[in-house]
Amino acid sequence: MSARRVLMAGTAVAALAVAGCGGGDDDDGGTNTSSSAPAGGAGARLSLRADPDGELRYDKKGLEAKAGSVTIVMANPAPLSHDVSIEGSGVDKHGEVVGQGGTSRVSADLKPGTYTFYCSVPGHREAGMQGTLTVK
Ligand SMILES: [Cu+2]
Repeated sequence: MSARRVLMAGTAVAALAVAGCGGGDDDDGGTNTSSSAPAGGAGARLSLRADPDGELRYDKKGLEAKAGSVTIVMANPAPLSHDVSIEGSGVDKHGEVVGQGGTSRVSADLKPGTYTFYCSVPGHREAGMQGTLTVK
């Protein structure tokens, strides 16, 4: 029957395709996975911590980075929810709001200039939970 012949032909093609992929697939897979975390080593990674006693401030008032991909990683040991956001020169990026024990991250591609990092939880920035990010 012709239907069976088509089915068998299809199976053979599928088997070939799988065998053919095997060799080059590993490289592609690795590239795809790492592309979600931009440029291994090229981007700046700045660490920040929310005040552990629940004061509305970070442990730093200033951060500095080279131009390019910049990531701020904020640990939150406080019994309040916080995030870290970046604002300035047309950039407006928010990290995730996290509770006690969480980590908020925000990434942006930054040109040289002065930016503000702050907590976007209502009232926190106004209370002093912010600082200056200088990009050179
Ligand atoms: Cu906050």
